Amino acid sequence: MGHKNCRQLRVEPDESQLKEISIRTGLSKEQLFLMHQEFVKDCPNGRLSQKMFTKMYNQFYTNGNAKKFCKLCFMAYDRDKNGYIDFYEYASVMGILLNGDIKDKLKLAFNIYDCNDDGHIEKKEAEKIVQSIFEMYGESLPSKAINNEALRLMQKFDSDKNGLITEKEFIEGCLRDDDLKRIFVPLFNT
Ligand SMILES: [Ca+2]
Ligand SMILES: [Ca+2]
Ligand SMILES: [Ca+2]
Repeated sequence: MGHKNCRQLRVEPDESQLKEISIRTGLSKEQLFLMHQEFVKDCPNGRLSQKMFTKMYNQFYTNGNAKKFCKLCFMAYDRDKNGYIDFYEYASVMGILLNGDIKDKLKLAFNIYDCNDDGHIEKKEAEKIVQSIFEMYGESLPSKAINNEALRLMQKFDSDKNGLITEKEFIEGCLRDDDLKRIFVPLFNT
């Protein structure tokens, strides 16, 4: 793998930064310290690239291909859109996965699926989601089936029938339908 910018530089967490991250994520400083050690083991320069992220994630989905799904996650986790996940961005996600309630997790899922960050999921995004999730589980669907599945999901979530799923509709849809929750929250099998 070409670690272009990977200098062997151990970025130690700054004490005040740790404190701030701890407050924002609900993770203890001890947890964060250990997490940071793991993080710099994989990313000595403190930056997690999309390639590395995909590699780490793919190992859980040996029967499928999580590449597309990882791309969606990566885009959402890289909050400042600089092309890397830094430790702060990483810890923010881990805080939600470890300490967040179901609504926090669904909000995170919504952020992942709202690819263009405009506050709603439209049909095209629903198709992307369906395709990436099926691929992750090792099934490839013909585009017509993807289309139908996306349409079905849109109908299930879109309470006011305006063709767009808002965060509120997404969360309410997942909470009232266990099947949806299972499909849409493959990240958080808790
Ligand atoms: Ca970033
Ligand atoms: Ca959108
Ligand atoms: Ca709607």
